[in-house]
Amino acid sequence: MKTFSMIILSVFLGWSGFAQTIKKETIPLKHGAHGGKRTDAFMQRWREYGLGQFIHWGVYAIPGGRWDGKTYTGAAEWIRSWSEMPDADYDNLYKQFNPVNFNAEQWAKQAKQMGAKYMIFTTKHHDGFCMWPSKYTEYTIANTPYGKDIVKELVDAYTAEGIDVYLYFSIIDWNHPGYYSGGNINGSPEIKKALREDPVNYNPFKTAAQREKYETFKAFTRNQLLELLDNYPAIKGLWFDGSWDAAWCKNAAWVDSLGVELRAKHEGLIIGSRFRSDEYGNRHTDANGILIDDYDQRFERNLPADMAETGGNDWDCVMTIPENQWGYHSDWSLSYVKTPYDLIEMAVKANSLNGNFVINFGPDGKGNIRKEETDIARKVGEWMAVNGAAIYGTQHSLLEKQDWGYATQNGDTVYLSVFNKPMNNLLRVKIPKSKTRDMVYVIEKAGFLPTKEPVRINGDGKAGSYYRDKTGASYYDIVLPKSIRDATQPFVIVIKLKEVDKKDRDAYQQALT
Ligand code: H79
Repeated sequence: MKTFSMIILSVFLGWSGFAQTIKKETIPLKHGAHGGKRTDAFMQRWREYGLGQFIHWGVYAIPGGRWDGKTYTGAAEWIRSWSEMPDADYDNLYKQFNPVNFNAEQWAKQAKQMGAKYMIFTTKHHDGFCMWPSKYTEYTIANTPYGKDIVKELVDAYTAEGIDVYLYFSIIDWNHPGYYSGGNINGSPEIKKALREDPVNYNPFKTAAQREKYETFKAFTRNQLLELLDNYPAIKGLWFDGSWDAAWCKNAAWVDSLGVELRAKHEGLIIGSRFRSDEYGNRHTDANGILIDDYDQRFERNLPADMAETGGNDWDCVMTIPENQWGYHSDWSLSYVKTPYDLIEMAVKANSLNGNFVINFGPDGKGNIRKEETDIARKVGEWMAVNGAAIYGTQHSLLEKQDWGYATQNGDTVYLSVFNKPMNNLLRVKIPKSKTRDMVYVIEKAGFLPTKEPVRINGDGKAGSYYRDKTGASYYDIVLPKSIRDATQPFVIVIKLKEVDKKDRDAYQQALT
């Protein structure tokens, strides 16, 4: 008979403070989440990054989404899976991989100028090609005309610029003879159900030989991960991908023990929720709804709408510049290409919801970062150089999302990042009621971030500029400074909040106006 322990969840409904108690069963798990939110300095540093860079680079950069005169409209790094491209052609591309223009220091400098605090690099994508000279396969950079260790060059160059490095590693490996796909657990309700109902007897393999060979793949994967940690001790974490396969999820116990081994080997190692599932095949969050590993990796090309959707967890969002191209694609006219301000808005939104935002780059087969990406990086960097305080080290603000943009917060300083400038140049800011009785928040100082020039708050100076609604929230109209009335790019107003006794509020407002 199954025994269930009970946990009590309190759900607060709305502003009234009315609490309802729900009883929820806790499912006993051996390989679910272990421990709560990390509080160590490594993870704290991760939380403060705000902005990162992803780089997808591998032999898929050579065809660049085109083969035999035809254009592949899917993601360029998936071209091997396209029926128009024979596997044998793809699997020989590495013999021509010679990125003579590759310059790791230049890439790192560009990332630094963009304002990236961390970088994620594809050591091995689904094709199985290794950008480092792995001793466990011949299919590596060592056997290309280029020959040098690209992972080492990048780890060294980025680390020298003060940018933390994370290694992307695909569990899917189309090159290893022991790799087996039991089907995508996300795309198949039948697999999900089978694994959930009988995880012990569920068998994703069709033959005993496949099952045996998968053991060689597991050993290979473990060896490669230990090798990466040995070779590149400066890295801060691993970014896994392609772990949605039934065969991998069926091995949840083994994957869990591998994670423990990796963490024991590398102090502070950060691993997201795409490494392993629980023993019932639940991914990202376990059967009890608790985040697996250090941060939620489910937000790919997609941002959570609000704090509720984040579940209060740490998370990152990795984003392509065109619609869905990670590796180099020679034709960017196939889809909408995001502007620097699209990306900046996403970055601010991500940070306002306690996430990190990561912009992807796909260098070409010669090692060039395309002009469009270089231009975008420069513009994002120019904005970050002036307004970065709204992103780095900030958190979800006590000010809710408002029509003009997003609020982020660092202590009592709130950054109002304005993406929709009001036509009347009055920025109406809603400040919630204090949770402490008889206390209210007032704006102690307000300024325009780039120049630090103070900005005025509209009002009659007597009652202050504020008015209150029935929730007790106050509204202030900030007069936008003349210098930004014609702004053609997003800007940041910074305010300092102070919690004061209700009866002192008018005095504060008078002092301000
Ligand atoms: O590395 C990037 C992608 O290649 C990888 N994750 C990011 C970080 C990724 N792998 N799979 N997916 C994303 C989702 C699967 C999409 C697919 Fe398709 C739909 C695979 C085949 C059909 C998109 C469209 C990719 C190829 C065609």
